[in-house]
Amino acid sequence: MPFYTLGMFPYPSGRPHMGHVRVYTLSDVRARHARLHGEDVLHPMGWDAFGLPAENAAVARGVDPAEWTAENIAQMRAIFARLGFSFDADREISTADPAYYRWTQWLFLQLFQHGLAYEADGWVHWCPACATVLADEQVVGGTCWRCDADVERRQRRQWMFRITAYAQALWDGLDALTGWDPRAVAVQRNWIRRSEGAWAAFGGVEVFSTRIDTLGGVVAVVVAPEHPLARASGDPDVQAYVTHALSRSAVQRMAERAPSGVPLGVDVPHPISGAPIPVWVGDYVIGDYGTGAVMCVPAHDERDAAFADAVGLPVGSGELRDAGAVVDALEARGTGGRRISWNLRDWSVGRQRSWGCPIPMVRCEACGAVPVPDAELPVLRESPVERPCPRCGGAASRETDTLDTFVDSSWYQLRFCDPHATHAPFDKAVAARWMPVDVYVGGLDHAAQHMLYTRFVTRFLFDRGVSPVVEPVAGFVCNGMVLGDDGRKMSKSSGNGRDPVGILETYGADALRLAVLADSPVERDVAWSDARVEAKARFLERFAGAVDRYLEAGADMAGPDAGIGACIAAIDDAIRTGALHVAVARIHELARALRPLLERRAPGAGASLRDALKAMYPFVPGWVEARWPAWWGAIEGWPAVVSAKAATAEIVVQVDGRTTGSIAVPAGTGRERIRELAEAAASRRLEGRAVARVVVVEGRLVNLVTA
Ligand code: ANZ
Ligand code: ZN
Repeated sequence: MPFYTLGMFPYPSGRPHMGHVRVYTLSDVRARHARLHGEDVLHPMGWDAFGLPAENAAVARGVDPAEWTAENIAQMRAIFARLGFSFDADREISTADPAYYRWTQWLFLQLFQHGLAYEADGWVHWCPACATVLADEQVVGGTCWRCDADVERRQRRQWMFRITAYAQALWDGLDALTGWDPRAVAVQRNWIRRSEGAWAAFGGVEVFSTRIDTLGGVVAVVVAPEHPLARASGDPDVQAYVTHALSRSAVQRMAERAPSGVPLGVDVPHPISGAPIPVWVGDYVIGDYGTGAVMCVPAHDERDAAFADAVGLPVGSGELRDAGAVVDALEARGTGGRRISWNLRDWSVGRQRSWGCPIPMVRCEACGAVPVPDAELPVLRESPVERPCPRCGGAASRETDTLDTFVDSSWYQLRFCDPHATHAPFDKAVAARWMPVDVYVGGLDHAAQHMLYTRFVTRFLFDRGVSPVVEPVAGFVCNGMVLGDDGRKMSKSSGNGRDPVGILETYGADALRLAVLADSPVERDVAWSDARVEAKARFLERFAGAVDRYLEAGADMAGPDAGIGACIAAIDDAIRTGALHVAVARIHELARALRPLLERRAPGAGASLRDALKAMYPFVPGWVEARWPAWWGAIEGWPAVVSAKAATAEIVVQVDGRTTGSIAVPAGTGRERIRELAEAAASRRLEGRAVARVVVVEGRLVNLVTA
């Protein structure tokens, strides 16, 4: 059965850090383990190669960003090889390669043709240090995700993707993501966030409220500083307030203890009673959420109460009315109705960067924004800015903004399935064989932006008949960070980093691989410790001595020992369920059990050793290869378990994400067999419907998704 395991591809900085080592060791163990089990494994590696560091290096040192990046890639590739990562070399991709970004441009044009890419004058987050627009998700606590500078609000024409058109679909799709780390699902839920409420029109000013039952207690309508009504006001006090509010960074605005505001000097009619309600501008109202305006109800809402208190508005009535009756009254008057609001905003994708994927549009004075014809892709980074308009042939210029690098990485999992396709981004049937990714490994910090964008793009491509799957990722493992010995995230700036290459040279790749997986579940943060890697190196060295001594004197290949079989079954189980720290502990147990057999030259010690080496192979491939005798042939096939009491696992069976029962299977049962058993167990619920996709969370759950 095909098995697709993937660590999120890195930005090619030139030197991997310990976090990379942990992520890719994890995916590599899964890949090698699945190969031993005879699965057909896809385990590719590529480079998220566009991005600011290359451009900065180009500016600072006058180097060509393409050359600089190519050198970094070569270095990282070599280090990854030394770490024993078994990537599919013939599938390597780079997002900065025109053969790849040609299809990123194609994706843009597809979105454009379907009304999902558009240009708008909008309020953007602007990082003054990076001199670029940032997406909402790239503003972390009011600062730039990349450089930590305070982010400002600016108005600017920009290219956007209408991800909000998929809000409901992305929301509903979360229920089926049973193979994801629940924390990542929660992050997505929080980011998309669906709010059921109502809109109400106070004259020309619309508000969104989740508490329309409080409509009787409105003392003011408060608009955000970004709101057109505030910006259009001729009142110098209002203008001064708006200018001041917008010049301050989001951090400063949020750090404000008491909310502030000024009256616009106009009244609007209450949507039901018609009574005059004053309009204010206040900076606690968010410009791009809901309608950018709120009804201020101090009697029921804390923020409104703080605002009213700060600016001297009355508390108002605390009387509540039935929400349904209020909505009916609003609908009858045409001044309001039910509405769903999403926290999700459209995705701003234009960046003022040269080291990025050019947006394939031409700006013509006569025709406006015109797409570059498909046949003329790729628009190379180096191509001249002046060029004829594809529509009228007149003088025009190409768009110089490039795409957010999150666009590059929004579809690369699909490309890995068919990386050399030239007639299409990938062949649908070929991709159908591998997708969705069975085990995707990456940090929780990517659970919002990258995972949301890739879900959106995959859904869009599915709707266009291009992608074979609706969701790109079936299993998402969120690995924790590697912390420095000071307990903080390892980083250059904290000076607490350990260079994997130095460790590799001192202790060897195998000890390093064991050390990054040991002692802590992969989902948790783990503190780096030199002592741990030292201990792993010592363990491997001592065990190697025992193994080598045994093999030098020949090997007794009678049946393997049952105790060894039990250890191997436990390792198998731990890998399948992703508990790799448990697997490492079992490897130590295995060595403890095996060493006396080797020393005694017990009957069958050779066969036990061969099985043990196979079980260790996913973790310490170099170490195993160094002692594996040629006469044993290739290192393949997971050992047939001879444990007396083979463990069984209880596996939940679902159809379309709904639990229908469970099956008990012996530990180590292959995915194909699990699927058969599950289909048999769920035959009644399936009612003859075909199973289009099977999601297996090993040792725990199987989800049969019908067409
Ligand atoms: C009146 C009210 C009374 C509200 C009450 C809440 C409690 P969600 O969707 O859950 O985040 N709101 C609406 N748009 C806003 C904006 N652009 N900036 C700041 N606040 C905004 O919450 C929706 C509620 O947040 C809305 O319901 C509105 O305040 C406020 F006792 O309306 B409510
Ligand atoms: Zn034209």
